[in-house]
Amino acid sequence: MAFDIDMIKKVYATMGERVDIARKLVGKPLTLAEKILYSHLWDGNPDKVFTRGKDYVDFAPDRIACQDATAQMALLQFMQAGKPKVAVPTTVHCDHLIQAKSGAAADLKSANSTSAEVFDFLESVSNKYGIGFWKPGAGIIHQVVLENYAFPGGMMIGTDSHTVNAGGLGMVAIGVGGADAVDVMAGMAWELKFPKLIGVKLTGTISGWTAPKDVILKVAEILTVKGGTGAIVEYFGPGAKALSCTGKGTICNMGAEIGATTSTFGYDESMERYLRATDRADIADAANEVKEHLTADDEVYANPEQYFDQVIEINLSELGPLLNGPFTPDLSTEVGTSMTEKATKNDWPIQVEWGLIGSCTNSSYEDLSRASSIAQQALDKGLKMKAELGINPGSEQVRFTAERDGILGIFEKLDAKIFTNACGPCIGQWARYNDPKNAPKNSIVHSFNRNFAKRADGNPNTHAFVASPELTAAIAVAGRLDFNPLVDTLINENGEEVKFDEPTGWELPPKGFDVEDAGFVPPMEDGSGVQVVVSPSSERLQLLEPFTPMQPESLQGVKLLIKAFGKCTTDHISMAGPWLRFRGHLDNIANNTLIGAVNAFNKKTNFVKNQLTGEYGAVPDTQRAYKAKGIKSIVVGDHNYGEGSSREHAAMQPRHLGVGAVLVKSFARIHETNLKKQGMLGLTFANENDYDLIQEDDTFNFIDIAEFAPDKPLTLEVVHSDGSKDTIMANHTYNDAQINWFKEGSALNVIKRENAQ
Ligand code: MIC
Ligand code: SF4
Repeated sequence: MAFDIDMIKKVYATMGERVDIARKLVGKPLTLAEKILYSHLWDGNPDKVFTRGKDYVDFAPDRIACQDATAQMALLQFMQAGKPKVAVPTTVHCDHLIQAKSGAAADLKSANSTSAEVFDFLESVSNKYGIGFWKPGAGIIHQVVLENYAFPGGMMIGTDSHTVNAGGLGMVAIGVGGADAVDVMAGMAWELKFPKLIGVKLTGTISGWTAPKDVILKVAEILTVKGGTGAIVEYFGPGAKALSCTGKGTICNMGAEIGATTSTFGYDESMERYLRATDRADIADAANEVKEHLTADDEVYANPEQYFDQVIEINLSELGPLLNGPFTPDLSTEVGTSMTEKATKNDWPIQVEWGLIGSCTNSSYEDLSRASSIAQQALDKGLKMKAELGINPGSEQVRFTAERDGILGIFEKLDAKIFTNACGPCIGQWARYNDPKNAPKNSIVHSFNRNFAKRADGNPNTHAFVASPELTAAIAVAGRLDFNPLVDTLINENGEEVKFDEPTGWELPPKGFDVEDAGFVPPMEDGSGVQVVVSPSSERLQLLEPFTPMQPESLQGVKLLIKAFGKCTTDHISMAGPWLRFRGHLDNIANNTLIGAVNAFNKKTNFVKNQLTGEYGAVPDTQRAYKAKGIKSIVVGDHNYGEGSSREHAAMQPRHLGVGAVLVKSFARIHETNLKKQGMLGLTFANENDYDLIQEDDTFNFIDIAEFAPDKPLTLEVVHSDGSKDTIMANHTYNDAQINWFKEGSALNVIKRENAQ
């Protein structure tokens, strides 16, 4: 149905030759990441060596996947490109716009009615342009991709940062903004800076309460949220081989949380088993024939220090279950007494109110089956749930099979809520409170990947901790954050002391996967007659107007809009949750621009000074006031600005509202590219301490913007309110083509012009 074996065979047919050429050029054995990158060059066979972390390279990805919240903007842009069909196999997945409230059946029905306009738009655009469409309820994009489209040695891009999940099946799969996807859909090359390479050697074996999730929670602790920036993480070693394919997916998935470009594992038997179980024996057979190219050369894993830019070793036999959080995914704590100490010291609520199992990170059959083994023990041992439990299966195939095998029934006996096969609480689509802003302080534990403030339920006082599904289940039963299932006992309903046995589960369903309606709608053979209608009065969809280029004159007298203090993720720049409904309407969603960012001068959110009136107000209102006067503005930020999601709204909204530049200490990769694509200036302080020079009333002059050129820092004159001036240097990473996007207003303007010629 879904995958294209001929396309995959074509990739494999040229892979050997390309890998051989690359190995000769590089002059040493190759990592898996290099093999995949060098065999997916836009120009075909490799003819030069690329410098990691420096050279921009044109690639030819095999596939594209988009989810409903980002696909709207991606497809609105693609519609402008003037192409009759997508040039590369593409799918759209409806998973973000479904709120978790009462349970799957009712919630899905309600989403289908509230978001009918958006789903219909996505389905008709898919039909018109030859895109495969996965209906609401079919599952979460990355689980559906792993089950249907991912293949060892392939390269894909997706308009979602967790596209990297497909590394679990040996791909180089990378999250991008919609404008990047539009390039590839339009038949053009996809550009990426050749990544650096981090090797993670896994020794020992995973057992007992330790899960694949703990591997990535540990890696996040070691590398922090920005440690993987610009790098591909390649996992290897005996411990890696012993992990299931979906477990590898979990590890790659959360590579997004360390900023990594992507993560991957070499092809092995776990992947072969998964391919066969998901009805793709022909891919497994084809992969077996080119096996040696689907993993690194032996010498690389024998002496990794010589081939990777950084090597980390983790002994899985010594790794115990971890809880990461709250508010950031890299803050690790071991279960038990360390948590008691930390929680007491930091005043984190010990009592846990919810355990949530699901999200693209941990919603496989294996995840549900291991968590259900804990739920079954709770029933057998007479334990009563102390917290509520919610489950979002990853796909309809997983849900159907788990229901057939009695897994969901076990959770239901504990009164767990089975939500739709969708993102749900992971992206704030959770009707937990009527008034989240004034909701009480509390702790929750989930098996998701992100735990930024307000992310799950909109409540700034919710302390969310990330854990494996089995630990999440155990903590939900115990109702305590510091519960250590390895040693702690619980008192059951008969007053007896009982203890959990280790979790058990099935890597793959013993009776095979099954599904009645997976939720896939193939595109029409010829969609040219399909009319895509966007009502001009719609509040959810709006056709795009091209951005006009910024003239050098407009970049003089630029006002400071906000100097953001501390963490400024894409959730701070363009909040999700209730705002997801406006993802297809640029002007409406622009009303959330930077409302979560903390103003460095008063430490408040959404409260900045309007330099024209001296009054304080909301960021979007202040910015609209500058726009009305034709004044450009600048956003200043700290490190890893734009961390998190791939949503290009975080770049398009400021652009739409008239922000000209973003000047920060450092950027997250996808966000930096998104700014460039939309014709904005994304700059970094040459001297980080200059961040401290920026005052609330500052005006900026981009003195040498007319000479904007690669590798040449820009000079900014900063005029303070007392008339004094500082001159600061701003670095950038624009190459010639990217400078052209800036000059023409956006990358899309360039595509349009080229197409019209
Ligand atoms: C997320 O996990 O933050 C999202 C929602 O999936 C985003 C995409 C989006 O903002 O729509 C992502 O990770 O890219
Ligand atoms: Fe959906 Fe959450 Fe995965 Fe993003 S991280 S794709 S919101 S499940």
